[in-house]
Amino acid sequence: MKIISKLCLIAVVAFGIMQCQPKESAEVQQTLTEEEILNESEQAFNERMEWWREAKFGLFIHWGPYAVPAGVHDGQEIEGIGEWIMDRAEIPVSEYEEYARQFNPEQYDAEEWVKIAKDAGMKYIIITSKHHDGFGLWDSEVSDYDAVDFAAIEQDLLADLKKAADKHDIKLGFYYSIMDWHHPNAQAPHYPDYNTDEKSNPNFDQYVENYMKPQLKELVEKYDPAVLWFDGEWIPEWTHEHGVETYTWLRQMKPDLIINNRVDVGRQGMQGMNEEGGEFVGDFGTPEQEILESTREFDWEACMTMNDTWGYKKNDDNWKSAETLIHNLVDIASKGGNYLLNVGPTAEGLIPQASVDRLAKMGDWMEVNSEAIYETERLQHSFKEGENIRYTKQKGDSVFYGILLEQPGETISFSVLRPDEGSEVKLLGYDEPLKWEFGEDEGLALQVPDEVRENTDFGPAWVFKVQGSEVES
Ligand code: FHN
Repeated sequence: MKIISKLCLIAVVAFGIMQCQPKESAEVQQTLTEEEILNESEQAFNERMEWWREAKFGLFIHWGPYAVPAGVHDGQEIEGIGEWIMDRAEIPVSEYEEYARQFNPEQYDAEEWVKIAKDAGMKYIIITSKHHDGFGLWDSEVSDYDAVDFAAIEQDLLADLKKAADKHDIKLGFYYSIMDWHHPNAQAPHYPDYNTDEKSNPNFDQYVENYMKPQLKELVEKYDPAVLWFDGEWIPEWTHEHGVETYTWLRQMKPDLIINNRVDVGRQGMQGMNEEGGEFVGDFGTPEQEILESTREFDWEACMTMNDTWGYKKNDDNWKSAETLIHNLVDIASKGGNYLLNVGPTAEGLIPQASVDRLAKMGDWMEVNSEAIYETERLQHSFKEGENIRYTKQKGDSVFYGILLEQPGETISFSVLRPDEGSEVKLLGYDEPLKWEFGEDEGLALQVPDEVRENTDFGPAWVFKVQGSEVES
C-alpha cells in the first residue's frame, strides 16, 4: 500500500493539468520522475494493479536447458528442483552449455500453451525469460547465450508466446533472475573452469549496467510485458539501492509495468512478504510453495508447483490432485491473493500430460464457479469458517460466496452471511434455489437437496451465492 505524501498531491494535480495538454506534450511528460514513482498515489497504484488483482489466477512456466537433463546428470538422479541441476551437480559452465546447445523444443506450440492456460481459467502467464543458468529464451542483442544464437532450436521462443498471448487476450510477464551462473561478472563463479582474468575478478556492477539492464530494456521494448517477476535477489552483491534504481528505471520506461517484491531485498524468505515497516520497492509479495495463513494489506501472489519441481524432472511424479489445486485457488482468493501455478515443460516443448490433465479439471470447475474467484475481494471480517469453508465477495457489499471444501451434508451453516429478506440462495451450477433460514445467532442455515449431496460433479468446492450482507462475527 503506497503512502500518500504531500509530494504526490502535487504530482496528482500536475498529472491533472497534463491531461489538458496537447497529446504530444502529455506523452513527453508521461515519463514519471523517480519521486513520482516512489510516491505513487494510492489511486494510481490501485489503477495500475486493477487487472492483476481481478485476474487472481496465472500460469508460471519454468523452461530452459535444464529440461534437457531433466533431473539426471551423468546417469545420476540429481536431488532438488530441476532448474538447479547446474548448481546441485556442480556442472562447469562449458559442460552445461552442451545442454543449452541440445535444447531443441521442436514440439513447442506457443498457442497450445496459451490455450491450456486460458481453458484452465488463467488470466496471465509468467515465463522464465532467463533463469539462474543465464540462458535467454529470446533473441537477445546483448548476449549470444540464447535460444536463437546458441541452442539448436534457433527460434525466439518468447516472441511466439507473446504473439499467442496477445491473440487470446492473456497478459504475458517475464521472470528474470538477477543471479546468473553463466555471466562471468555476475558473481564469484562457482565453477573450476572460470579461468580468465575477467572471470576471476567479477565486477557485479558491470554485469548490472552492461548486461542485466540492457537485457531488461530489450525485453520491455520488444515484448511489452505486463509484469516483471524478479528472482535471485538474495545474492550478496544485490542491494536495496540496486532494487530501487532498477524499479524506478523500469517504471520510467513502462509506467504501467507491475514488478514483484524480489526486485528489492525486503523479502522474508519463502514466506515471500517484505519485512514489516521496511521501505522496499515492489508491487506484490511472493510467498513460495506456501499460502499465507491470513489476509494482508499488501498485495501478494502465492507461486506453487504441481509436483515438487519448477523445471522439468522426468522422474518427479509427485503430483498434487486437481482437488488440492482447486482448494488452493479458493483459499488464496478468500485471503485476497493471486495463485501463480507452475508447469515445467519438457525439452521437446511439451507441458507434461499430468499438468495438462489437472489444468483441464481446474478449467471445468472454473467454467461453473469462476464468478466466485475473478474480480472478487476478501470479506471485511472473515475469510474462513472452520477448516472447510472459505468466503469471497463481489466488489461492493451485496453479493457473497460461501465455498464449501468438502461434500455437503443435509444442512450447511454460513454463520457470517445474512441473506436479504426474500432473496434466493443458489448453488452455482444448480438451477433450483435452496431452502434457507437465518437466525442472528446461528447465521444462515441451508437445506441441501439429495441430488446435490449425491453428485460430486459440483465439487471439489461447492459455491453458494448469497445476495445480502456480512454478519460481523
Ligand atoms: O531459485 C528459484 C527457483 O529455481 C524457482 O525459480 C523459484 C520460483 O519462484 N524461485 C527461486 C527459489 O526461491
